[in-house]
Amino acid sequence: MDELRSTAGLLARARRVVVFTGAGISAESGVPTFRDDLTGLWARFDAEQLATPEAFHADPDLVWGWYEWRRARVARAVPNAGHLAVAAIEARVPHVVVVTQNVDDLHERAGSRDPVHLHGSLFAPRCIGASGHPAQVTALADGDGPIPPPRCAECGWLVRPGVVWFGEALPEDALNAAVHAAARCDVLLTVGTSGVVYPAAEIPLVAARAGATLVQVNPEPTPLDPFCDVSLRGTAAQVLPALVSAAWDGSVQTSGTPVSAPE
Ligand code: BJW
Repeated sequence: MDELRSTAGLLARARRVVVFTGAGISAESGVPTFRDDLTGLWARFDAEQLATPEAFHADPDLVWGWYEWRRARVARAVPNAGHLAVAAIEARVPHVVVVTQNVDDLHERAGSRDPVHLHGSLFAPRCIGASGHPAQVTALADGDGPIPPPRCAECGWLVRPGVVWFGEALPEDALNAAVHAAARCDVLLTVGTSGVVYPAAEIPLVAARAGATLVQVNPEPTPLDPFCDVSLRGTAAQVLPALVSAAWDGSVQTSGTPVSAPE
Protein backbone atom coordinates (compact mmCIF):
# COMPACT_ATOMS: atom_id res chain seq x y z
CA MET A 1 0.00 0.00 0.00
CA ASP A 2 2.84 2.41 0.88
CA GLU A 3 4.53 1.48 -2.37
CA LEU A 4 1.33 2.20 -4.31
CA ARG A 5 0.92 5.59 -2.59
CA SER A 6 4.51 6.66 -3.15
CA THR A 7 4.37 5.54 -6.79
CA ALA A 8 1.12 7.47 -7.20
CA GLY A 9 2.83 10.59 -5.82
CA LEU A 10 5.66 10.15 -8.32
CA LEU A 11 3.19 9.78 -11.17
CA ALA A 12 1.21 12.84 -10.10
CA ARG A 13 4.40 14.97 -10.17
CA ALA A 14 5.80 13.55 -13.41
CA ARG A 15 5.72 15.61 -16.60
CA ARG A 16 6.81 12.91 -19.04
CA VAL A 17 5.55 9.37 -18.72
CA VAL A 18 5.91 6.36 -20.98
CA VAL A 19 3.41 3.54 -20.50
CA PHE A 20 4.92 0.40 -22.02
CA THR A 21 2.41 -2.43 -22.34
CA GLY A 22 2.32 -6.11 -23.24
CA ALA A 23 -0.27 -8.82 -23.60
CA GLY A 24 -1.02 -8.89 -19.84
CA ILE A 25 -2.92 -5.59 -20.01
CA SER A 26 -5.47 -7.20 -22.35
CA ALA A 27 -5.77 -10.46 -20.39
CA GLU A 28 -8.68 -9.16 -18.30
CA SER A 29 -10.50 -8.29 -21.54
CA GLY A 30 -10.45 -12.00 -22.36
CA VAL A 31 -7.55 -11.80 -24.84
CA PRO A 32 -5.08 -14.57 -24.00
CA THR A 33 -1.47 -13.49 -23.46
CA PHE A 34 1.07 -14.52 -26.08
CA ARG A 35 2.68 -17.09 -23.81
CA ASP A 36 -0.54 -18.58 -22.41
CA ASP A 37 -1.12 -22.09 -23.73
CA LEU A 38 -3.24 -22.06 -26.90
CA THR A 39 -6.71 -23.50 -26.50
CA GLY A 40 -9.31 -25.36 -28.57
CA LEU A 41 -8.24 -26.39 -32.05
CA TRP A 42 -5.03 -24.41 -31.61
CA ALA A 43 -3.91 -26.31 -28.49
CA ARG A 44 -1.44 -28.49 -30.36
CA PHE A 45 0.37 -25.47 -31.83
CA ASP A 46 3.02 -23.22 -30.35
CA ALA A 47 2.47 -19.46 -30.75
CA GLU A 48 6.22 -18.81 -31.07
CA GLN A 49 6.28 -21.15 -34.07
CA LEU A 50 3.13 -19.76 -35.71
CA ALA A 51 4.34 -16.15 -35.45
CA THR A 52 7.08 -16.54 -38.04
CA PRO A 53 7.45 -15.89 -41.79
CA GLU A 54 8.55 -19.51 -42.17
CA ALA A 55 5.25 -20.79 -40.74
CA PHE A 56 3.24 -18.55 -43.09
CA HIS A 57 5.20 -19.69 -46.13
CA ALA A 58 4.90 -23.35 -45.10
CA ASP A 59 1.16 -23.23 -44.33
CA PRO A 60 -0.53 -19.88 -45.11
CA ASP A 61 -4.03 -21.25 -44.39
CA LEU A 62 -3.05 -22.38 -40.92
CA VAL A 63 -1.36 -19.12 -39.96
CA TRP A 64 -4.04 -16.89 -41.56
CA GLY A 65 -6.74 -18.94 -39.80
CA TRP A 66 -5.01 -18.44 -36.44
CA TYR A 67 -4.81 -14.68 -36.94
CA GLU A 68 -8.43 -14.45 -38.12
CA TRP A 69 -9.52 -16.38 -35.02
CA ARG A 70 -7.57 -13.93 -32.84
CA ARG A 71 -8.80 -10.90 -34.80
CA ALA A 72 -12.44 -11.97 -34.31
CA ARG A 73 -11.82 -12.54 -30.62
CA VAL A 74 -10.24 -9.11 -30.15
CA ALA A 75 -13.08 -7.48 -32.14
CA ARG A 76 -15.53 -8.88 -29.57
CA ALA A 77 -13.40 -7.85 -26.56
CA VAL A 78 -13.82 -4.54 -24.74
CA PRO A 79 -11.15 -2.45 -23.01
CA ASN A 80 -10.81 -3.18 -19.30
CA ALA A 81 -10.15 -0.93 -16.30
CA GLY A 82 -6.39 -1.13 -16.99
CA HIS A 83 -6.72 0.33 -20.51
CA LEU A 84 -9.08 3.02 -19.17
CA ALA A 85 -6.61 3.93 -16.42
CA VAL A 86 -3.85 4.37 -19.03
CA ALA A 87 -6.11 6.81 -20.93
CA ALA A 88 -6.80 8.59 -17.62
CA ILE A 89 -3.04 9.01 -17.05
CA GLU A 90 -2.80 10.53 -20.55
CA ALA A 91 -5.51 13.00 -19.64
CA ARG A 92 -3.65 14.12 -16.50
CA VAL A 93 0.10 14.07 -17.21
CA PRO A 94 1.38 16.73 -19.67
CA HIS A 95 3.36 14.37 -21.94
CA VAL A 96 2.44 10.71 -22.14
CA VAL A 97 3.49 8.22 -24.80
CA VAL A 98 1.83 4.81 -24.80
CA VAL A 99 4.10 2.21 -26.37
CA THR A 100 2.49 -1.17 -26.86
CA GLN A 101 3.72 -4.52 -28.07
CA ASN A 102 0.10 -5.56 -28.49
CA VAL A 103 -1.49 -6.14 -31.86
CA ASP A 104 -5.00 -5.45 -30.53
CA ASP A 105 -6.72 -2.03 -30.59
CA LEU A 106 -7.91 -1.91 -26.99
CA HIS A 107 -5.78 1.13 -26.04
CA GLU A 108 -7.34 3.12 -28.89
CA ARG A 109 -10.84 2.01 -27.93
CA ALA A 110 -10.17 3.00 -24.30
CA GLY A 111 -9.35 6.55 -25.46
CA SER A 112 -5.55 6.51 -25.75
CA ARG A 113 -4.66 9.10 -28.37
CA ASP A 114 -1.95 7.63 -30.56
CA PRO A 115 -0.39 4.50 -29.12
CA VAL A 116 2.87 3.42 -30.71
CA HIS A 117 2.47 -0.16 -31.97
CA LEU A 118 5.87 -1.86 -31.99
CA HIS A 119 4.60 -5.21 -33.31
CA GLY A 120 1.97 -4.03 -35.79
CA SER A 121 -1.75 -4.67 -35.74
CA LEU A 122 -4.25 -7.45 -36.30
CA PHE A 123 -6.32 -4.89 -38.22
CA ALA A 124 -3.75 -3.82 -40.84
CA PRO A 125 -3.29 -6.75 -43.23
CA ARG A 126 -0.78 -6.21 -46.00
CA CYS A 127 0.38 -7.65 -49.28
CA ILE A 128 3.33 -10.07 -49.09
CA GLY A 129 4.79 -8.45 -52.24
CA ALA A 130 8.02 -6.49 -51.92
CA SER A 131 6.33 -3.13 -51.19
CA GLY A 132 4.21 -4.65 -48.39
CA HIS A 133 1.44 -2.12 -49.04
CA PRO A 134 -1.76 -2.23 -46.97
CA ALA A 135 -4.41 -4.60 -48.31
CA GLN A 136 -8.18 -4.33 -47.95
CA VAL A 137 -9.77 -7.31 -46.25
CA THR A 138 -13.45 -6.66 -45.86
CA ALA A 139 -14.94 -9.80 -44.35
CA LEU A 140 -14.00 -10.70 -40.80
CA ALA A 141 -13.70 -14.47 -40.82
CA ASP A 142 -14.79 -16.06 -37.56
CA GLY A 143 -13.66 -19.62 -38.07
CA ASP A 144 -11.71 -21.86 -35.77
CA GLY A 145 -9.22 -23.52 -38.07
CA PRO A 146 -7.22 -23.00 -41.26
CA ILE A 147 -8.60 -20.33 -43.64
CA PRO A 148 -6.99 -19.48 -47.00
CA PRO A 149 -5.65 -15.92 -46.96
CA PRO A 150 -7.19 -13.57 -49.52
CA ARG A 151 -5.25 -12.35 -52.56
CA CYS A 152 -4.19 -8.72 -52.87
CA ALA A 153 -6.64 -6.99 -55.22
CA GLU A 154 -3.81 -4.95 -56.78
CA CYS A 155 -1.04 -7.50 -57.33
CA GLY A 156 -2.51 -10.93 -56.74
CA TRP A 157 0.00 -11.85 -54.05
CA LEU A 158 -1.23 -13.37 -50.82
CA VAL A 159 -2.31 -11.05 -48.04
CA ARG A 160 -0.58 -11.53 -44.67
CA PRO A 161 -1.31 -10.24 -41.16
CA GLY A 162 0.16 -6.78 -40.54
CA VAL A 163 2.12 -7.89 -37.50
CA VAL A 164 5.86 -8.23 -36.81
CA TRP A 165 6.95 -11.84 -36.78
CA PHE A 166 10.13 -13.25 -35.23
CA GLY A 167 13.14 -12.40 -37.37
CA GLU A 168 11.43 -9.35 -38.93
CA ALA A 169 12.41 -5.74 -38.34
CA LEU A 170 10.13 -3.57 -36.20
CA PRO A 171 8.59 -0.55 -37.99
CA GLU A 172 11.36 2.03 -37.89
CA ASP A 173 9.14 5.01 -37.04
CA ALA A 174 7.53 3.18 -34.14
CA LEU A 175 10.82 1.97 -32.69
CA ASN A 176 12.40 5.43 -33.03
CA ALA A 177 9.39 7.09 -31.37
CA ALA A 178 9.53 4.59 -28.49
CA VAL A 179 13.27 5.03 -27.92
CA HIS A 180 12.96 8.82 -28.15
CA ALA A 181 10.16 8.92 -25.56
CA ALA A 182 11.88 6.42 -23.24
CA ALA A 183 15.12 8.41 -23.26
CA ARG A 184 13.26 11.53 -22.10
CA CYS A 185 10.66 10.32 -19.61
CA ASP A 186 10.58 10.81 -15.84
CA VAL A 187 8.65 7.62 -15.21
CA LEU A 188 8.25 4.51 -17.33
CA LEU A 189 5.38 2.25 -16.35
CA THR A 190 5.84 -1.27 -17.73
CA VAL A 191 2.60 -3.22 -17.62
CA GLY A 192 1.82 -6.86 -18.39
CA THR A 193 4.88 -7.86 -20.35
CA SER A 194 7.22 -10.78 -19.85
CA GLY A 195 10.07 -8.58 -21.14
CA VAL A 196 11.66 -11.39 -23.11
CA VAL A 197 11.18 -10.20 -26.69
CA TYR A 198 13.77 -7.87 -28.18
CA PRO A 199 14.26 -5.14 -29.25
CA ALA A 200 10.99 -4.12 -27.49
CA ALA A 201 12.32 -5.24 -24.09
CA GLU A 202 15.12 -2.65 -24.48
CA ILE A 203 12.62 0.22 -24.12
CA PRO A 204 12.38 0.09 -20.30
CA LEU A 205 16.16 -0.29 -20.15
CA VAL A 206 16.65 2.83 -22.30
CA ALA A 207 14.52 4.75 -19.78
CA ALA A 208 16.40 3.29 -16.79
CA ARG A 209 19.77 4.18 -18.29
CA ALA A 210 18.56 7.75 -18.86
CA GLY A 211 17.63 8.06 -15.17
CA ALA A 212 13.86 7.50 -15.28
CA THR A 213 12.02 5.72 -12.50
CA LEU A 214 10.88 2.28 -13.65
CA VAL A 215 7.59 1.00 -12.27
CA GLN A 216 6.38 -2.47 -13.15
CA VAL A 217 2.81 -3.81 -12.90
CA ASN A 218 2.64 -7.59 -13.24
CA PRO A 219 1.31 -10.40 -11.04
CA GLU A 220 4.47 -12.40 -11.76
CA PRO A 221 8.20 -11.68 -11.58
CA THR A 222 9.89 -10.92 -14.92
CA PRO A 223 13.47 -10.45 -16.13
CA LEU A 224 12.82 -6.69 -15.83
CA ASP A 225 12.56 -6.97 -12.00
CA PRO A 226 16.23 -6.13 -11.28
CA PHE A 227 15.93 -2.89 -13.28
CA CYS A 228 12.66 -1.72 -11.71
CA ASP A 229 12.53 0.78 -8.85
CA VAL A 230 9.07 -0.50 -7.93
CA SER A 231 7.30 -3.74 -8.82
CA LEU A 232 3.59 -3.66 -8.05
CA ARG A 233 2.41 -7.27 -7.97
CA GLY A 234 -1.13 -7.44 -9.22
CA THR A 235 -3.14 -7.34 -12.38
CA ALA A 236 -3.38 -4.31 -14.65
CA ALA A 237 -7.13 -3.89 -14.05
CA GLN A 238 -6.56 -3.90 -10.27
CA VAL A 239 -3.37 -1.89 -9.90
CA LEU A 240 -3.66 0.84 -12.59
CA PRO A 241 -7.04 2.26 -11.49
CA ALA A 242 -5.81 2.20 -7.88
CA LEU A 243 -2.70 4.15 -8.93
CA VAL A 244 -4.79 6.73 -10.80
CA SER A 245 -7.17 7.25 -7.93
CA ALA A 246 -4.34 7.49 -5.39
CA ALA A 247 -2.50 9.97 -7.63
CA TRP A 248 -5.36 12.30 -8.49
CA ASP A 249 -8.19 11.78 -6.05
CA GLY A 250 -6.31 13.62 -3.33
CA SER A 251 -5.29 10.61 -1.30
CA VAL A 252 -1.57 11.32 -1.79
CA GLN A 253 0.51 14.48 -1.56
CA THR A 254 0.93 15.72 -5.13
CA SER A 255 2.80 18.95 -4.51
CA GLY A 256 6.53 19.13 -3.99
CA THR A 257 9.55 19.07 -6.22
CA PRO A 258 8.60 17.91 -9.70
CA VAL A 259 10.49 14.95 -11.03
CA SER A 260 13.09 16.39 -13.41
CA ALA A 261 12.18 16.38 -17.08
CA PRO A 262 14.96 17.04 -19.59
CA GLU A 263 13.49 19.31 -22.30
C1 BJW B 1 -0.52 -9.73 -16.55
C2 BJW B 1 -1.84 -10.08 -16.43
C3 BJW B 1 -2.68 -9.10 -15.98
C4 BJW B 1 -0.85 -11.79 -17.18
N1 BJW B 1 -2.20 -7.89 -15.68
N2 BJW B 1 -0.06 -8.52 -16.24
C5 BJW B 1 18.31 -10.28 -28.34
C6 BJW B 1 18.46 -11.40 -27.54
C7 BJW B 1 17.79 -12.59 -27.85
C8 BJW B 1 16.97 -12.69 -28.97
C9 BJW B 1 16.84 -11.57 -29.76
C10 BJW B 1 17.51 -10.40 -29.45
N3 BJW B 1 17.18 -9.48 -30.38
C11 BJW B 1 16.31 -10.06 -31.27
C12 BJW B 1 16.11 -11.33 -30.92
C13 BJW B 1 15.23 -12.32 -31.63
C14 BJW B 1 13.76 -12.15 -31.33
C15 BJW B 1 13.55 -12.31 -29.83
O1 BJW B 1 13.42 -11.37 -29.08
N4 BJW B 1 13.47 -13.55 -29.39
C16 BJW B 1 13.26 -13.86 -27.98
C17 BJW B 1 11.93 -14.62 -27.80
C18 BJW B 1 14.42 -14.63 -27.47
N5 BJW B 1 13.27 -10.85 -31.79
C19 BJW B 1 12.87 -10.70 -33.05
O2 BJW B 1 12.91 -11.60 -33.86
C20 BJW B 1 12.40 -9.31 -33.45
N6 BJW B 1 12.99 -8.92 -34.68
C21 BJW B 1 14.28 -8.67 -34.79
O3 BJW B 1 15.04 -8.69 -33.86
O4 BJW B 1 14.65 -8.38 -36.07
C22 BJW B 1 16.02 -8.12 -36.37
C23 BJW B 1 16.06 -7.55 -37.75
C24 BJW B 1 16.62 -6.30 -37.94
C25 BJW B 1 16.66 -5.76 -39.24
C26 BJW B 1 16.14 -6.49 -40.30
C27 BJW B 1 15.57 -7.74 -40.11
C28 BJW B 1 15.53 -8.27 -38.81
C29 BJW B 1 10.91 -9.31 -33.75
C30 BJW B 1 10.08 -9.63 -32.56
C31 BJW B 1 8.59 -9.66 -32.96
C32 BJW B 1 7.74 -10.22 -31.86
N7 BJW B 1 6.44 -10.45 -32.34
C33 BJW B 1 5.43 -11.04 -31.45
C34 BJW B 1 4.28 -11.59 -32.30
C35 BJW B 1 3.42 -10.46 -32.84
C36 BJW B 1 2.28 -10.99 -33.62
C37 BJW B 1 1.35 -11.84 -32.79
O5 BJW B 1 0.83 -11.40 -31.74
O6 BJW B 1 1.13 -12.97 -33.20
O7 BJW B 1 4.96 -10.05 -30.52
S1 BJW B 1 6.08 -12.31 -30.36
C38 BJW B 1 5.07 -11.92 -28.98
O8 BJW B 1 5.89 -11.52 -27.86
C39 BJW B 1 4.25 -10.68 -29.40
C40 BJW B 1 4.31 -9.85 -28.15
O9 BJW B 1 4.10 -8.48 -28.48
C41 BJW B 1 5.70 -10.12 -27.63
C42 BJW B 1 5.89 -9.82 -26.17
O10 BJW B 1 5.04 -10.63 -25.40
P1 BJW B 1 4.33 -9.98 -24.13
O11 BJW B 1 3.43 -8.90 -24.56
O12 BJW B 1 5.34 -9.65 -23.12
O13 BJW B 1 3.38 -11.21 -23.66
P2 BJW B 1 3.73 -12.51 -22.81
O14 BJW B 1 2.65 -13.48 -23.06
O15 BJW B 1 5.11 -12.95 -23.04
O16 BJW B 1 3.69 -12.01 -21.29
C43 BJW B 1 2.50 -11.60 -20.67
C44 BJW B 1 2.85 -11.01 -19.31
O17 BJW B 1 1.66 -10.48 -18.76
C45 BJW B 1 3.40 -12.02 -18.31
O18 BJW B 1 4.54 -11.47 -17.65
C46 BJW B 1 2.25 -12.22 -17.31
O19 BJW B 1 2.71 -12.47 -15.97
C47 BJW B 1 1.59 -10.87 -17.40
N8 BJW B 1 0.16 -10.88 -17.06
N9 BJW B 1 -1.96 -11.43 -16.86
C48 BJW B 1 -0.87 -7.68 -15.84
N10 BJW B 1 -4.02 -9.36 -15.84
